[in-house]
Amino acid sequence: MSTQHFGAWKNKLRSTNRSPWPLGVEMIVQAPSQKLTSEFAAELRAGLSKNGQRELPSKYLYDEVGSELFEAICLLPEYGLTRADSRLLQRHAEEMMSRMPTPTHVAELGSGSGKKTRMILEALSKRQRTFYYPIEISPAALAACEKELGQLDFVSLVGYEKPYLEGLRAVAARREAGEHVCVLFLGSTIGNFDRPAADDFLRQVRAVLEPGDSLLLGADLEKDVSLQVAAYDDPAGVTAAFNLNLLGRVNRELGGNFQLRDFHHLALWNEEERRIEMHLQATRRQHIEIPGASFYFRMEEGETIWTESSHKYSPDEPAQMARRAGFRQIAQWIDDLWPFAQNLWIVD
Ligand code: AVI
Repeated sequence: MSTQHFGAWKNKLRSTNRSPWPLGVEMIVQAPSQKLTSEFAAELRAGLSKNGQRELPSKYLYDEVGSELFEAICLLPEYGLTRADSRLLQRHAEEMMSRMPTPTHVAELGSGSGKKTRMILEALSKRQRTFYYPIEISPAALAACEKELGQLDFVSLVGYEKPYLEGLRAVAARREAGEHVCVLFLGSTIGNFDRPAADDFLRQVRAVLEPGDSLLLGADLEKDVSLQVAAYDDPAGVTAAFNLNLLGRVNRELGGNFQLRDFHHLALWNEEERRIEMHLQATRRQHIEIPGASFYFRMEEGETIWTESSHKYSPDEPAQMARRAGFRQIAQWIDDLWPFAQNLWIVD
């Protein structure tokens, strides 16, 4: 896959640099490619033609519109998760980073806008020059992150517009002897993986790391079911818009004819799997045509497309996940207002 380096941005920022260190902002981005569209088409065909429950992969929720809607979700009173995540970082970033060897650089999986990461980078950069590598498939989110964090003193930002593991391998490949990496996986994005897939993913992250490296994992904890459902079905309809935008994206990028008004957002608690599931439910029988994916099908009234799962954890689950993936959990912080845990894992 081709990449482009934006040296011009770097030079522009250098000329306004106020720190004694050479400041750098560098973005390694995917050239817009036919390949991404055909991957979307192939995954859409596979998911929508499944027998039984139709599905669309949740990663496609985050186009430019979806990323903005997600930022709005994070501000909703019903969605306490992001505020809990931030509160814990605000209170404990210094302590978390004091446990890292020097020098430690930071790679973040799914940086989003980068707001929460500021606290980690400020704590680390008090004692060392820090490289920060946000890894994101959404170019819009990566640009927002660069805007938020690209000018921090003592921090050089190198963004990777790549899938998580691909980006992390690229970061590992540029490390020098004696340098350590702290991987941030915040916001309970791990919850968007099924439990076996989460274990598998964390093992793959571990495989890229070396002794002395670490992983800070945010995990949303189980709480009262009504609170959990309200967090994914807010009365202002922002989460509904986020979910429906996925069909809008299919229309925009693959020429689909989904009528968004004929779908209804659902957020359901699955007790057995301990997860919230988001679905889009057809409110009438309809014929769907998606020429860009060469895919045509009929949906019955009441039928749903499953678009996302958000798994919730018991407080002692993260330590068990750490062991299964080849890490050791050395600390956990739980928010006192919204049950959510930051879990610090190291590689021995
Ligand atoms: C990104 N992820 C952790 C969010 C979550 O809570 O599962 C995505 C989200 N979906 C609906 N609301 C928020």
